[in-house]
Amino acid sequence: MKETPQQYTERILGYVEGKRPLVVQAATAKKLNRLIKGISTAELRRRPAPEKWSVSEIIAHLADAEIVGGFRLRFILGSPGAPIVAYDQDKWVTSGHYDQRDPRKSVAHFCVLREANIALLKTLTPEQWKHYGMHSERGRESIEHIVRMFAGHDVNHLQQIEKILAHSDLKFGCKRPLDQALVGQRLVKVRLKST
Ligand code: NI
Repeated sequence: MKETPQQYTERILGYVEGKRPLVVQAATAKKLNRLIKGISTAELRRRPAPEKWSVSEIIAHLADAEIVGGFRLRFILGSPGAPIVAYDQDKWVTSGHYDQRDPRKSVAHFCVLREANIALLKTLTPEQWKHYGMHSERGRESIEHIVRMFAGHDVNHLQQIEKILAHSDLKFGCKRPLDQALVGQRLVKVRLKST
């Protein structure tokens, strides 16, 4: 069952509870680069299931989401209280030809966009952090809230990428039995060492 916008917000915020969102955000590009290091573009473009995004598509989504987020921040700052329009992220995958994106270039694009957005955020006054827009599905969202949501969104997709890579490793049987007991980050590390 698909989660409601409220359930989604709760889950995403849960990933960054007690964390500083800008610190989380600043570390993401490096983590992406580390996760995909040594893995071929063809493998990164392989979908884990016909209806699931590939690692490359997830990274393209992160890069495009950073454009959306960057625009929203600027729009709210320029016109506090303005409407925030939702977009259909699945349609963007096909309309934006994510299957043809180069995953390493997508990380580079994400990195530059993220750097520009963080540089902007660092200049905001305390009052500007409280400015908000009206999201068409989720209602009132302040800059503070949006920045926290983006940090949680990063963690969500990093975990998704880790799972895909760990799973594809087991599926292709390239590992020694002992390694198969490992999960998550450690599994990915073992895998990277062996490639
Ligand atoms: Ni997403």
